[in-house]
Amino acid sequence: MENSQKLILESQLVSDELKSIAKKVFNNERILFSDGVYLFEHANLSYLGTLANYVREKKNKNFVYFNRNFHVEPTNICVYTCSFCAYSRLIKQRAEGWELSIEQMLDIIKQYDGKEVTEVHMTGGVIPKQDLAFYTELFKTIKQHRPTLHIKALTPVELHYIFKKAKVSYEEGMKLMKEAGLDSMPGGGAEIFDKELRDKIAGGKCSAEEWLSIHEIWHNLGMKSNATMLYGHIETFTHRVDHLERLRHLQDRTHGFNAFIPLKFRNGNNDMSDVPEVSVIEDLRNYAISRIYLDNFDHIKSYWAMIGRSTAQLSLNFGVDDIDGTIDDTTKIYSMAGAEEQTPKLTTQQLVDLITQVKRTPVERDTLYNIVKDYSIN
Ligand code: V47
Ligand code: SF4
Repeated sequence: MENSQKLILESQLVSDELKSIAKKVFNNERILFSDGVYLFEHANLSYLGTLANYVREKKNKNFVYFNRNFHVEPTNICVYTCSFCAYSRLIKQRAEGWELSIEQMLDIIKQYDGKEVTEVHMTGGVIPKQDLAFYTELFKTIKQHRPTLHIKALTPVELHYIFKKAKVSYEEGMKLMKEAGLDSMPGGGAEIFDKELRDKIAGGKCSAEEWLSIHEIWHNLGMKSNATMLYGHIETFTHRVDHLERLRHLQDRTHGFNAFIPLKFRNGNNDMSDVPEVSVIEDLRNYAISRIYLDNFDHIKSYWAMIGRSTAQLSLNFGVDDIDGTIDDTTKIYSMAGAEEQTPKLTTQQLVDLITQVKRTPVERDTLYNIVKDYSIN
């Protein structure tokens, strides 16, 4: 047994309940729903760091993954009015927003010709005009131009709306997206699964069951996706564990999720600006408990553009093994909600430096976690 494990299991300052949860984790056993709530309510940061680090190093050794990516946000006009969203504009306010055509998006993609990016991340608002025909045409156009660029695009929020409007089933719709060139799905739109809370902060958009069902169908087509959780607003710890539990349950069935990405609620310029943001300590506790609870997820990602590079560095000792990518200042979702990173853009060298500063080993990956470059090998 490692010294850090002994310190927990033999300490007089650690309660029997926490010792019993720690034993499960060190014995590679799954923790229960009630254990998850207990950890949120009672565990301190150093205890959580030890457990989360144990799981993280067992799964990912000392590696920290990143990729070379950029975003394309097709529109910020949206039929929905999520109260945490600082980014969207209603159709009647379309003059304040943007709405890109296929040609305009191809022009953005062409700006990366000859550059070593591996992924385009595409997601945004929901509008009737950007429908099934629009997206299948868009994906085909991108693939014709650059077949090897991985398209990670559209969340169940957009897909549910698109398929309903086109009167196709989720199965038919997802097959059409796959045929058109969609490679994987990002984790957005999950927000918080509890119905009452979801109705309150993200009313009208796809339900938790619909979100999970679209991912399940996608996984059953042999495809991968990510999952997120919006935390640190009006939810309780039980709501967080409920969210994690539903993801863990689906992952048991499909093993289709690559990474889980906790998204900290930022309160700038939205209808929830009166809700205070949680502390960095709470961010780290949340990463750690996510790592411990989601024993069937390979990767936990902290999204540096949203929490800032210093917290992203800290998170690497609390269960996180991935910090997303170069981004190249191509997303506005977080800067508009008041995140520290107002022009999110890092070179691969800067990402490598952030990781080596905290004595971890940088690994450039592609979207599916194939290794592009392992920086421990010169
Ligand atoms: O679903 C919107 C969130 C998400 C706010 O899969 C906010 O690799 C906090 O899902 N405060 C979209 N969060 C972004 C997303 C994502 C990001 C990075 C990587 C991946 C991936 C996925 O952004 C939305 C919503 O939950 N969001 N507004 C806000 N004020
Ligand atoms: Fe629209 Fe997404 Fe913003 Fe909700 S979070 S208002 S669905 S863009």
